[in-house]
Amino acid sequence: MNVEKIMADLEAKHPGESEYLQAVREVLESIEEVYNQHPEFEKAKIVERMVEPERIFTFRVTWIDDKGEVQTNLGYRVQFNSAIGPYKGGLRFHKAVTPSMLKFLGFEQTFKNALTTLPMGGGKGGSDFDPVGKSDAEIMRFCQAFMLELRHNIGPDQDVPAGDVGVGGREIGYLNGMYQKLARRYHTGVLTGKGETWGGSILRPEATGFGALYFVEHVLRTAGKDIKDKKVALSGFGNVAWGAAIKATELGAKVVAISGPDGVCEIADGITKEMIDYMLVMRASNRNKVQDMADKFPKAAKFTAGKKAWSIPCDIALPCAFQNELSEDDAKELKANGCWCCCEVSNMGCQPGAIHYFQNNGVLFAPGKAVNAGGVATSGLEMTQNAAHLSWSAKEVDDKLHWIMENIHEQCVKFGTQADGTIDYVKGANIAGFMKVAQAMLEQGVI
Ligand code: 2IT
Repeated sequence: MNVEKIMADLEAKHPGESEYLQAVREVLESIEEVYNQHPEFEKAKIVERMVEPERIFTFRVTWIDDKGEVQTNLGYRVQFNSAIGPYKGGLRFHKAVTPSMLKFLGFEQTFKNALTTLPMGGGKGGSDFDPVGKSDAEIMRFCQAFMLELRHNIGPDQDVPAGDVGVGGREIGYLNGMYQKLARRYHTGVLTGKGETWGGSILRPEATGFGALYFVEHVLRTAGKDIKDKKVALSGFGNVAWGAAIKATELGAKVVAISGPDGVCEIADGITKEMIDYMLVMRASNRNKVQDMADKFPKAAKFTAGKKAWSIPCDIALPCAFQNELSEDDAKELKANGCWCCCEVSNMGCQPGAIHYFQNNGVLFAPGKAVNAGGVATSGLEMTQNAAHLSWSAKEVDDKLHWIMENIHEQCVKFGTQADGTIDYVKGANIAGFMKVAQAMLEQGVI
């Protein structure tokens, strides 16, 4: 494999799609050495096929806002790779959504899903619809209009969407309601992240954050460290940051920062249960302002406008918001302030320069596709429960999530252990995910 040649060809076909090209380059650079030991992959042109989505749908979504004005957005579903199972992955509603963003997310999802040990292919979708400032009724009308189109291309054995940035339990509810009304028969497993009374799995809302902290525990344990009493800085205050804040606190760490597009809240004594509960209120308000936390808890939280979570001294940094949210300069600031571990909980949360800086300066680093895989893994467990028409207890789901995160960590150790005994989690996760998908593609012929 010639990485530069593949990248040049891909760029010619997808000019300017920076996030997509960034995600592909990271994987190709990690797998190059292993790939070249497998002439059968080269012969079947596995990489050339794997970097292209199998299919992309683009559709118009027209809806009426509260003023009675007609609004038009773009909707997408990228069905990236189905070698190991039906397409599976979230929907992102955010004003910056583009085909490039969804292709990067679908590509990452393919490897992440392979790591979970469950039979799920990779997909991603969403819209440039901006939920900020929208009323509940507007969110509902948009979700219904979105599903009017999307329903043609999804199904329990075909493609199973879930939430992502801007899509949580409320949106999945409206999407599922419309789907079932149109289908005229109940397909329980067509979306995941459902409510507990209509087919949702217990712990799915918490699973991304919980799984991430289970993974962090393994990373620390392997390095001879412990999470107790450590200071954790989180970015964002959405679903992922919420689950991470609960579990980090439960494990004895102190969450000293959360952030938003408007700035950062420093919480010197550590986040409390009341504050964690208030994160849900902030998310539901669609205001997208972390300052609301400091307004509500002025003694405990100090808001600084325009600053990121990475400006707050911490031991462990957990990006939980958006791709490329942590730059090389942020990485340097974190390290200078004493940070010694960064695990991505958002997808591709760190810029390449930040990852290289961490890796070259003794900061433990693990990538999103391993760290945050507990979310989609629990979606897979929800699909299993739906297919079997039953629901498991919180303990059953949590035990399985623990096992899955441990297994992902073991795969990273197996494929990422370096000559000096340290673990390159980026390499480990990419090679482990790639080998599984590549093998599945090889065995199923040229299609
Ligand atoms: O990035 C992700 O893994 C998700 N947004 C969750 C996808 C899912 O299908 O649960």
